[in-house]
Amino acid sequence: MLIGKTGSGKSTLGNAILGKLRFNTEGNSMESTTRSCRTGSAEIGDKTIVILDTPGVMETKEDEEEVMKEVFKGAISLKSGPHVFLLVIRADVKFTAEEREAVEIFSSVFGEELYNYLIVVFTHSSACNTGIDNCILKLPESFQQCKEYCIAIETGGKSQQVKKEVQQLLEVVEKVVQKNGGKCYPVETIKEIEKRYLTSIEDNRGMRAMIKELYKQAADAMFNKAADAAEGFFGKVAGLLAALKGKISNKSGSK
Ligand SMILES: Nc1nc2c(ncn2[C@@H]2O[C@H](COP(=O)(O)OP(=O)(O)OP(=O)(O)O)[C@@H](O)[C@H]2O)c(=O)[nH]1
Ligand SMILES: [Mg+2]
Repeated sequence: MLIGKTGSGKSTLGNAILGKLRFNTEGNSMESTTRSCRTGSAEIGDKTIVILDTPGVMETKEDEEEVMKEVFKGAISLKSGPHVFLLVIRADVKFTAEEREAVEIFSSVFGEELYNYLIVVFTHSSACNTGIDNCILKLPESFQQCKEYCIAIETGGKSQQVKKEVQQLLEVVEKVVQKNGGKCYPVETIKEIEKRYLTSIEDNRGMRAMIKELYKQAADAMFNKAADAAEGFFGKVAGLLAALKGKISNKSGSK
């Protein structure tokens, strides 16, 4: 199962693994991003490899919620859950707070159990001038426990090289599958996580609405206070002006 930030190269990697153009990518489709989950499969050696491509995490909270709902839907559609999560990260861009947030979404949602099934794939490796070890060091600390299961790949390279790198990736996949005794990340756990996530979205929506209402009430109160103060101020000014006018007319009357 491919996960990661939008534009990180998930669909391209999926195609490279399957050895065919199964998933739309920024390069081969009018649509620049994957919006819904899609599976593709291929016979590789003596195994059937099934890939689940998912939409990428984006910048806004609303987008993130939609993406995560789709990710759960896709993961649950896999009969017994995914054997591995391939977390796709660009090796050639600076690991900013935004990149960090995009990977931490998955650890916060799928919990500690995720690390047992996690492989980190750094794409665009030929354009990375700092080296893969440095990329690994930039990952949040909790991800360091998967450092033996990190791999770099350049899908834009010569086809022989891409094949070789895909083979290396499949060896890492095999290692993780062996480590877990062939067990998948349980689909039942994903269903529970989805339920909790949907409840938390509702709670957050309620909270956001409450905060909005509080802001509105505070702004109204401030406005009313300012209006009262202005009224008092202008009332005083009007009183002074009237008194002044009275004095002036008295003076001119007494002349
Ligand atoms: N040179 C190079 N280009 C890559 C590599 N991986 C992906 N790309 C390019 O990066 C762009 C985005 O790749 P996609 O596979 O569509 O990215 P994605 O993660 O599926 O994006 P979303 O569907 O939006 O989540 C495409 O133009 C790919 O050709 C890589 O390893 N090297
Ligand atoms: Mg995609």
